[in-house]
Parts: sequence; structure tokens; C-alpha cells
Amino acid sequence: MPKSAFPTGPELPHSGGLLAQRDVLGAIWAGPGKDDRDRDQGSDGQTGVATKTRTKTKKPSLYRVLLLNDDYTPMEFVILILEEVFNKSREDATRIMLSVHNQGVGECGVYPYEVAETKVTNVMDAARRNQHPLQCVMEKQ
Ligand code: TYC
Repeated sequence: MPKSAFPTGPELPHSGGLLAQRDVLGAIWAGPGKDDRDRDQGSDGQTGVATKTRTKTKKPSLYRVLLLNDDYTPMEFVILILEEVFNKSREDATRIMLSVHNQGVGECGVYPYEVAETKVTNVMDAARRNQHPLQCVMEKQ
């Protein structure tokens, strides 16, 4: 609200505070307020109700994709999966593979639901085709 829009002064009795007082004075002296503006005449001279559309801005939920360790899947296969499916560099892929090998589980990336689901499916399909017991899961972040 611009500072000069409404006169300021001592509060009126029973005014409900300075804000309410300003609203009353504003309605008398400052022309239509924001609620009145909705029913103004447009350029066609007709009175109508302006509607506002709210842009949909819901963020998609994110899912963490995890690789699980096992004793049989070759390290090189896991590195290839991280490079091909998760677009990691060889250095990052090696680091993540070793982290899974040592910690039991490790994060490959965080994605919207359908992207995460596709990556899990691609990993599990590649593991099955190559007869490795590698497991890949997703969890809500
Ligand atoms: N532990 C496996 C090995 O010693 C390597 C491995 C790493 C397997 C990561 C799975 O997600 C995995 N060959």
C-alpha cells in the first residue's frame, strides 16, 4: 500500500485499530478498493466479473533411485549401468559402485516418479538379461 494513499492520525474510538480505520477512510476518499475493482466496467462499457486463473505450479514428487549390493554382480557391470542408465562419468560411476559395495546401498540419482521408474526397470531388465542378481529400487525422497 503506498504510504500517501490514506491519511494517518489518531485512532478513532471503536475503529478496530489503525488498519480498519484506514480501510474506512480509504473507501470514502481513495476510490474503489481491490474488491470493487472486479466489477468495474471494461472497455466495452459493460459491467462484468473479472475472473483470475491460477497457474498450476504443483511440483512433482521426487524419488531416489538406489542400487543394492550383492556378492555376485561384477563391479564392471555395475559401473556400466551407472554410466549408461544414470549418465555418470566413469569416475563418478566407480565411486558410486564402490560406495554401494562397501556400504550396502547407494544413491544413483533423484528423479520425478516416471523417470525413476523407467531407470529401475532398465537396470532390472539389464541385470536379468545378463543373469546378475543386481537389485535397484526407488524410494520417495
Ligand atoms: N559386491 C559386488 C562384487 O564384489 C559388486 C557390486 C557393487 C554389486 C555394487 C552390486 O550394486 C552393486 N562383485
